[in-house]
Amino acid sequence: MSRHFGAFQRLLPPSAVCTDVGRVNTSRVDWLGQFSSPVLPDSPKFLLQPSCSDEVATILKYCHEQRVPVVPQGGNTGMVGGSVPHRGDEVVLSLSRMNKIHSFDPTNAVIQCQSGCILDNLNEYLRPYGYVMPLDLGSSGSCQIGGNVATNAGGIRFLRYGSLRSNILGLKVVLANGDTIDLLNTLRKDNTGYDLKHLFIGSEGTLGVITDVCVATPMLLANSVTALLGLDYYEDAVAALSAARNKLGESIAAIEYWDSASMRISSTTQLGLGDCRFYLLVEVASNMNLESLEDRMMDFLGMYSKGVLATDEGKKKSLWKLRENIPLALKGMNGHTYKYDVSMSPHLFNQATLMVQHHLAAEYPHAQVFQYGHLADGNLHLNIWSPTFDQEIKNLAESTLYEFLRLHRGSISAEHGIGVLKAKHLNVSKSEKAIATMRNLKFLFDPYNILNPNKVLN
Ligand code: FAD
Ligand code: 2HG
Ligand code: ZN
Repeated sequence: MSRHFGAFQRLLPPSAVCTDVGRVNTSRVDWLGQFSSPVLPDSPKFLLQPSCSDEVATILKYCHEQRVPVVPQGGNTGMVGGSVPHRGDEVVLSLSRMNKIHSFDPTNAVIQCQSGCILDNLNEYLRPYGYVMPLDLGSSGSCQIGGNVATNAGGIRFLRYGSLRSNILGLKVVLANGDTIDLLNTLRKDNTGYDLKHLFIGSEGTLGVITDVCVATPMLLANSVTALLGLDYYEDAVAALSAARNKLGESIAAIEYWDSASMRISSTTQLGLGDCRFYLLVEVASNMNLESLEDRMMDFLGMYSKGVLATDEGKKKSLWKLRENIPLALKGMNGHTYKYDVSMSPHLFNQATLMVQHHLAAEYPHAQVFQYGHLADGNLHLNIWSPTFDQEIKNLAESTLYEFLRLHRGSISAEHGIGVLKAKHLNVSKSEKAIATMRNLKFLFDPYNILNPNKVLN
């Protein structure tokens, strides 16, 4: 046991200190299995699992005084290695027991809960009231709202409801020194000086531990229709974005895309679309009657020669599965996946992908490139797979893609965050002065660098 174990046992109720070997070990490896904690003589053989913000405050006060590094962990579904120890000596602070839903106010449509609530559970709770969470991700069965806020997660509802940031009304946060800032606000409008909550949204556990949240929730819509288009040219997918806006207007709920390589690993079912180079999934949702919504979608689909329409739940789900299965299928392939989550004009996705593919092809013929993502949000998920990890592939892919982003003023992280994976590349998307300001803020909030060290800023 590390030398701090006894102190945590003294300071916290027994249920807040977990020594279960299985849980401790899994808490120190990420979902992708690409980031894990080195095992050092003083690596903690326990994890902390407080049940309320007061216990989080007790933990951080002690850690601040004793300079104990801490990794806040939600559902551990993050894609950039931010949720697990990097150095080996960090204590994992799991929020998983902080899963109480405090209230839902239907007048204001605001849910208030602890940060460890799982996203799917919040949706289930809201359904009888006729509301939903403003975000949805493939990891919704495990990710927590606190982790979502800490990463400012995107996902498939971004197009309809905007960023999570724009839907967060209030937070409660424990700072590195154990002080609690209560910013739990359910007001829709509040212009009282600096809006501090925004500093913690997207801060990936480096500025404070989020313990409670207030989220504005949109209404659950009565009807939805999903369509899948098969396209032969990338340009057709981009052109379909404005066509969809013209034909489908405010009823658009999601627009996702993927290429034939992604389709091959994701699906074994025959869709009757034949072989296509690109696929576009379009969903509309509204309270208008189903027939009118279907007519609207048919009008849009009529512009294309290859398309399928789904109105019943089973078929809609099976179309969505084709998209949501891609990261899982990549994880299931024996080998290594290099993940890039970038932001740029949708016009450029294919050009960027072809460029990376071209650079890799000559020297690394076994490397496979996949493109998919949230097309209408300008968010490309470019994934490369190779039979084993190869640092040279990573270097070549990064230099090619990040130079392209620098040239086009794109972002190296559209929605997954920086974590450890991208910390050294932050300067591709942020100026020196911006990074220096971020460092100053980090020092102000966490002078001893105990909160998620080596993440975001290295
Ligand atoms: P974790 O992975 O546990 O942590 C993520 C980061 O937040 C870490 O830096 C951690 O230290 C910090 N953190 C966690 N909780 C707190 C807290 N309470 N206070 C302070 N810091 C905290 N992401 C998207 O944006 N869009 C997608 O469409 C998407 N799809 C995914 C699909 C799959 C199959 C998977 C596995 C992941 C996907 N993700 C996606 C990535 C991931 O699910 C999100 O980043 C999610 O928001 C992470 O939540 P989590 O609770 O798992 O956080
Ligand atoms: C998605 O949109 C997730 O499916 C995961 O953000 C992206 O696998 C990825 O790279
Ligand atoms: Zn995504």
